[in-house]
Amino acid sequence: MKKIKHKHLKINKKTPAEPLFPEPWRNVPWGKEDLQEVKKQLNEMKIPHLRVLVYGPVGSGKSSFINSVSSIFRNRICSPALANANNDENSFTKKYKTIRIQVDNSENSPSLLFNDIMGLEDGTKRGVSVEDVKLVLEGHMKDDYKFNPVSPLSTDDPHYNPTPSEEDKVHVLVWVCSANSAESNDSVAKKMRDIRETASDKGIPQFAVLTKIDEACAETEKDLKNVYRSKCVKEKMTHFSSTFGIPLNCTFPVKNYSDEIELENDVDCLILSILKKIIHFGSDFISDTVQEQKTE
Ligand SMILES: Nc1nc2c(ncn2[C@@H]2O[C@H](COP(=O)(O)OP(=O)(O)OP(=O)(O)O)[C@@H](O)[C@H]2O)c(=O)[nH]1
Ligand SMILES: [Mg+2]
Repeated sequence: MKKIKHKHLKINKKTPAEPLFPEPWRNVPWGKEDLQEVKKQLNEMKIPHLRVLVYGPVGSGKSSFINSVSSIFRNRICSPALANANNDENSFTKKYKTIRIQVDNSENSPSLLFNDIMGLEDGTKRGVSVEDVKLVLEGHMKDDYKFNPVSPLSTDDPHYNPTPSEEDKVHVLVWVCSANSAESNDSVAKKMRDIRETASDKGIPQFAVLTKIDEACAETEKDLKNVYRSKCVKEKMTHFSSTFGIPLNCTFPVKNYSDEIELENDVDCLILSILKKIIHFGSDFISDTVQEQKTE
């Protein structure tokens, strides 16, 4: 009898990998009103202002992050830090600006101050210079200074503050990076590490905010509550954490307000969960600095 040779059919059994973990690996109190808690934290601070500097590559969402926080406090969409509508190669933010977010309308209300700066760019003499970011950290730059990538702020410039107070100095440094961008650029990462080193020497607490998670992950775009179940977002966070050296527990994913015209509870909750950490660490830093000055 003739043997029938069965052709071995190769069946592709590979099913698409499950994009979500069964359970979230970090808890976000969705639906819980955290704004009051954040306001309480700010009211308990030892100085009237907490100054937060956001820095990062061009177009990563720095101005949008500040606008998102501001919108949550004002309970309506607002954009005190102008964000870019296009995907430009060069930084849209050209001037140094402090955005004040007050806890309430009373005269002595404490406030969150966000410093918006030009983006970091690849190569020398492009984008904000490392020297300028260091001057901002130390409180030497005055509002409305127009960044010049070719030469940093000089001591004889009218925008140079020779005697910064404790409130002029930065209390928390936030690295803002897009989850949707191509591989991180070596020259930008080098500049970032240089700035980070100066901040670390001063003991300034540091965070990383990973923006545009809606663009980077379809499951998160569908439902923001999937953010800590998304394998893709976790992979990106782990990658960014190891590339830039900011621990995973100080790395937070966000979706900024970009094309929305109304506030959304999930967007608020995610941003507030980060803000609580920023204020916690910032307040600790301020208390420690006040303590050190007392013992000096
Ligand atoms: N979908 C989405 N878009 C975002 C998000 N964050 C920012 N964007 C958009 O990204 C673009 C750049 O945002 P900006 O806030 O201007 O970025 P930037 O870092 O301040 O940019 P430069 O000032 O040019 O360095 C804008 O069109 C924003 O609407 C986000 O989380 N999701
Ligand atoms: Mg900007």
